[in-house]
Amino acid sequence: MLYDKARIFVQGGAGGHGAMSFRREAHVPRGGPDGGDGGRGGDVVLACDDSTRDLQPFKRRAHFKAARGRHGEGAQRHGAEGPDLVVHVPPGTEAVDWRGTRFDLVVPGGRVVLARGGPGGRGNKRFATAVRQAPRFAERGLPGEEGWVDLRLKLLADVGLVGLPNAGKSSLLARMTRAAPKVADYPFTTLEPVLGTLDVGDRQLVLADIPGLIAGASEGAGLGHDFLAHVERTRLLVHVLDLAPVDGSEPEANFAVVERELAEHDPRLAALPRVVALSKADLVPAAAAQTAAAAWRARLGSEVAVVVTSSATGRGLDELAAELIRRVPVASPAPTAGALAGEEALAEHRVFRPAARRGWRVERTGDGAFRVSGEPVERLLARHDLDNDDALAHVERRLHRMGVVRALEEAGFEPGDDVEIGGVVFELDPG
Ligand SMILES: Nc1nc2c(ncn2[C@@H]2O[C@H](COP(=O)(O)OP(=O)(O)OP(=O)(O)O)[C@@H](O)[C@H]2O)c(=O)[nH]1
Ligand SMILES: [Mg+2]
Repeated sequence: MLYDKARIFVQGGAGGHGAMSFRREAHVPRGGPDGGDGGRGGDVVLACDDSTRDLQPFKRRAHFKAARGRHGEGAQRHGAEGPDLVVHVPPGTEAVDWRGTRFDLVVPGGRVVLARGGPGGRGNKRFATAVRQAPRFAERGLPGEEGWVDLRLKLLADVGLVGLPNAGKSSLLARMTRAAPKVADYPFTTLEPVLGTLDVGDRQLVLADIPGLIAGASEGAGLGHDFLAHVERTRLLVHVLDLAPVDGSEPEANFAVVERELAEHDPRLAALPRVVALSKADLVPAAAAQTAAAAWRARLGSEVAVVVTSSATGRGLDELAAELIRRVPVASPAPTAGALAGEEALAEHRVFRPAARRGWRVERTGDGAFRVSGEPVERLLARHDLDNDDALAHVERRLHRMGVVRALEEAGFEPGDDVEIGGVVFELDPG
């Protein structure tokens, strides 16, 4: 069973709190503030790792929380940062986070930060000024980012085998590689993609056999839809076409059905180079196979190689292998995605940083009641314990400096009115 989808919850570690502390020494009667800062919380990082095969591990574990930062301590000791939590995913994994940002992890070693840890709070030493030499408060650390992330594995193969059910795709894979896919004389034998490696001389190609496609596959009919994603990253498609369909259908019509589904799924699939394998040649007279091949070559033009194959006798398999080697450009296996995904392949270098959102707004919520919303003010409140008079005074000073108090007054605020910020209601004394 190939696990190609998973949903995980990630949470960056919370920042450690800043310390409130004063120097104490026998010969110094009144020491100054010496509370250290809290450490940053750890990030949750997604890492592209060659040694993982699919997304199965996430069936058992779906929650990933990075460690929090340590709290600051007295004597100016800063808390340690929380270590990052690294989540390993196989090459070919696509991640879409709760903000809709998409990351493509293709190259082993690539990393993206999914959830950043929260910043640590500053210790009271940082709040000492000439006029306030003994601040009796420190900042709290903030929580890390968190949310759900959808993971989707799109296999990294050089060549995709596509065709109607029963066309002989798995038989080809079994003959050409060491893979042992199930082969049987009924449609939809293959229920999930199977990879095999083709060795020719010193070159290797990874072939992906995907379940048969039928009309409507791109819309969800049959099994093909789910698995079409797995050929998105290939660089060449082998269209396996049965020369002698047992159901009496016409190869021309069958060919058109599969090509249409590929194009409907993604126009980029239609644009991939093709090799046509006219399969099961042993079931038709030799002359008929030659005639059919000539007709297909005339129809498809010189761009498309047409090879007559038989997995029963081995006919044409060397020729097919040679065509694949010839048509798939030599490159390290990883950049396969680049060919199709283009700029998306770069996405894994992108680290999402929420834009420093400025701005807040003031609204009147009732008689003598106001609400201030917006990231900077909410963060300010989250950082402080308003039961601490010094901290409250500090918050009020900051609100003054940010212009929030003036905006409140313009909205009709009077001393003693209630102000709600980030779910906390307090009596603001703008004094
Ligand atoms: N005589 C003959 N039979 C073949 C050949 N290739 C495949 N078959 C038979 O055709 C049937 C279907 O083959 P598969 O390889 O399972 O076909 P598939 O395209 O993988 O089918 P799905 O997985 O259902 O999409 C099986 O009974 C095979 O034994 C061939 O070259 N010659
Ligand atoms: Mg099959």
